[in-house]
Amino acid sequence: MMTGQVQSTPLNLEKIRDDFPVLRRQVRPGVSLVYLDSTATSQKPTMVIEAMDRYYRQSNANIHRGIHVLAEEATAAYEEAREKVQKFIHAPSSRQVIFTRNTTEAINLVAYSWGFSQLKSGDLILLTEMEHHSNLVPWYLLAERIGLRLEFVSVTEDGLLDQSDFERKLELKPKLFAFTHMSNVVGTINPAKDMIAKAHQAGAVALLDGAQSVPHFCVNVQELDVDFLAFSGHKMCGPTGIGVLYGKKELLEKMPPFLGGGDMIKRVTLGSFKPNELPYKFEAGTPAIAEAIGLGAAVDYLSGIGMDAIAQHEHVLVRYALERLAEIPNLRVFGPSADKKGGVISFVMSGVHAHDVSQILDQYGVAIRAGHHCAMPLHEKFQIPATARASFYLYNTFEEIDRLVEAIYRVKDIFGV
Ligand code: C6P
Repeated sequence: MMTGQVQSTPLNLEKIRDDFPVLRRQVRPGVSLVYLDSTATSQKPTMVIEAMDRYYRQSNANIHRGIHVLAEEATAAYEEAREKVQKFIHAPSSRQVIFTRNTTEAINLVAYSWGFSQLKSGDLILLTEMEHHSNLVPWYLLAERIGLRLEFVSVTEDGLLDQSDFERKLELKPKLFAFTHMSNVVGTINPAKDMIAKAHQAGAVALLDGAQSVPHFCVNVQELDVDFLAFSGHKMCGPTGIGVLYGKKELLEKMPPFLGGGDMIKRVTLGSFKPNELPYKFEAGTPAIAEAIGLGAAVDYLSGIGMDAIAQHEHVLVRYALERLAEIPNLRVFGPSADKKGGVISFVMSGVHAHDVSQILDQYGVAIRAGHHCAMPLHEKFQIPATARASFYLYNTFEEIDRLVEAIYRVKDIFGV
């Protein structure tokens, strides 16, 4: 097996790594950090940190309210961030880009607003066995309240959505099909365009959980013809506390507000109110202004590097990692082959709990996640309580994968497996 040094990537990794201050740190004396947990949250480049710092130092003010220089600068920067996101996902208008706290809140917004207003008792929602809890629980809550039926597209042994099961379940005429673009456990990239087209033919509205896709490859909402897309800033080099809901205009316009107060009103009288226009109708109260600006800077950063180059880099990394992990005896990797997945690898080592794997890897500076990764039904499907998960982003190197593999061998030595 070749080692990391001779692999090729379209990215200038030295330069990129220099942009992320945290990657220079040692986690304990003499042990440098190998950050393989970007699926949980990504690291932040200087450009993002500085954009937020600049805002607080120079322009901090509330938006859409004051008529003074700072308020105007803050409003302009916040709205500019919205336009950057619009271009990034190829949305027809920035009015269709709603800032939320994260993916979870964006999905809840659709469940409460669209779900409550458009669905009725007995209606069917189609989900999949691969979903993160954030794309399950909002629908369970809604189902309990208004008496909906739920069905789940099954996952095959190699971690793909079973397409014939999907087609069978579409015959049941669901009103909504909500599914993940890329699994946060097995890394599977689902054929979203084709599945959305089929959902539409069956009469369903399609919601895509883009928490793991938007940060890693180009997502074009018009090409996908998706009705709703949800994603988080913190997984795409941006800060925590800011996420996005994109929606088709005709759907968003029909939806009632989700939360009340602040920016979401046009006029209030004693006893009644008139909601604001899109996108403000869904942005109640003072929003996460610095965080939106940080997200705008993250979009600039990722666009400057190029989403296709990032995707290609992650693809070669994951292929290399899968080859290297396959060398290790008694290690089971979940999910499909490299050509069908993004940079996420979950595995179990026989005789060693995933938490022990993670704890020992941490001794060698290798940060991974262990557990059910907020996808308990998928772990139940695979009949395992927990997996160890290594995930990659634009700043990871082949040498770091070698460090992961070496550290896994140390785990084997310690446990004698
Ligand atoms: N997954 C992980 O370690 P929030 O927390 O709202 O930013 O994102 C929720 C979410 C929704 N969908 C998918 C596919 C996700 O991966 C996540 C977040 C992290 O896997 C944290 S649990």
